[in-house]
Amino acid sequence: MQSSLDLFAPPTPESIAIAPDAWLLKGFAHAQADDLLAQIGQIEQQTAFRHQVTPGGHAMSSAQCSCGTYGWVTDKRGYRYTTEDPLTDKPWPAMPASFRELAVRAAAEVGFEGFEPQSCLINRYQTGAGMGLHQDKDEQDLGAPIVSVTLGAPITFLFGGLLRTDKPSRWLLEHGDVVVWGGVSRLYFHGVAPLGKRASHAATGAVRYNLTFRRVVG
Ligand code: MD3
Ligand code: FE
Repeated sequence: MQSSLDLFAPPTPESIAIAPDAWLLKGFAHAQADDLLAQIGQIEQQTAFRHQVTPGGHAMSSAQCSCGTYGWVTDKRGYRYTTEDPLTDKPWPAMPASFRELAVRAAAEVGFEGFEPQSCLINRYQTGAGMGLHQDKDEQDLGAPIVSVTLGAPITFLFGGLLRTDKPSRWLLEHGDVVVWGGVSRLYFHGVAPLGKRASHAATGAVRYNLTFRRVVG
């Protein structure tokens, strides 16, 4: 029997609409967070976090690596997806089943049944690292949603609109939070404010990881 007095009932995930076709699933990955962090540790042994350089010649402040069939790469030649890690010249580490299953479940929770991620970009933010407003449009399949998972220290996510000049709304993303973007908001400008000096979490210290699951080709 389910009632508000059932102390053993799992918490109902709260789904907050943050824009057209964009949902914040508060704490959706909380129960799996330790497993996800352990998997990041395994992935790190097969590749390395690196500060990639934009075509404009600036090193990104977040450190990145990928797992899955495709990984996101930037260098002086531009932004693109590759099947090999340019640091190792080997395929990117496989996407752990627990990563894929979480992304599939989160997408289905808000109506994107059958989402099959091909890439997981892992961003690691340390104190002061952020990401300026940008659009994600290096994927061929813009019909598929993007699923993002926050682990560790909290950060302020900035969510604008279709124009760079649209004033962004601000959302606090905390350990275990999942966001799904599809449809209209898939091409919205977005970014994250620099990780605050006091931002930390027991599981990671002053570090925030973000997993971004994407479908790259149709
Ligand atoms: C909203 N990462 O890797 S969450 C990125 O927190 C990126 O690491 C941020 O923006 C982070 O490109 C933001 C993920 C996210 C990814 C794609 C989106 C949010 C999005 C595409 C459209 C709208
Ligand atoms: Fe992005």
